[in-house]
Amino acid sequence: MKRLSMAVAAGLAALWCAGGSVSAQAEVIYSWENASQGWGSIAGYSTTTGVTEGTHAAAYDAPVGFSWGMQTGNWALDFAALNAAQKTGAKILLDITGPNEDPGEGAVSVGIWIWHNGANTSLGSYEIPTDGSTNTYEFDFATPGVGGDPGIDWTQARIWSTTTEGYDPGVLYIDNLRIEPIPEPASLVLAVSGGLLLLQRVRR
Ligand SMILES: [Ca+2]
Repeated sequence: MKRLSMAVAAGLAALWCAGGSVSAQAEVIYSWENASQGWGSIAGYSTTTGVTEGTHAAAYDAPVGFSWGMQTGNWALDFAALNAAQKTGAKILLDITGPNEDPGEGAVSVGIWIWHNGANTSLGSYEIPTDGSTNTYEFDFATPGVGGDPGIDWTQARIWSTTTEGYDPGVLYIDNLRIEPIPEPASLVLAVSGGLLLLQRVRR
């Protein structure tokens, strides 16, 4: 009985380890290492503010793009890679450093919109702190009209920022835009199979 328990424990440990090895590994798409990588609205680079990947973050200062004062910047994407990720339910993660002072025009919000199939869809938005802190924000592909669209035709994406009163919140810093995949079912099956094999060997 004791031996069996140990075997079960070893098997479970193997399963746990195997599961850990296939957990989502984010793929860095944009790190802005002193290069715009095709993005618009990049106002320079910092080696001290907002750096979370590599040695540089991008200073992002988008021009007014919509009549209500929304700040946008164009996003030149590898749409093929993004399409592939989108189909698995992957998420976009982005590190954003907000302004270091309250702009006095209400809360500051940041979001991502995409143009696709002739429509404009939000991937979500967040109110961000104005204490200069750096935080990670998650944008979900599974937004209605996006995740359910098997033939998504991305043409443009934008990071926008604005204050509650519709003004420019100033320069933000962005870094480490990455895609975090969800584990594929096939990988999970392999992991479980591996764990069960180890469990059998321990029990012999
Ligand atoms: Ca970087």
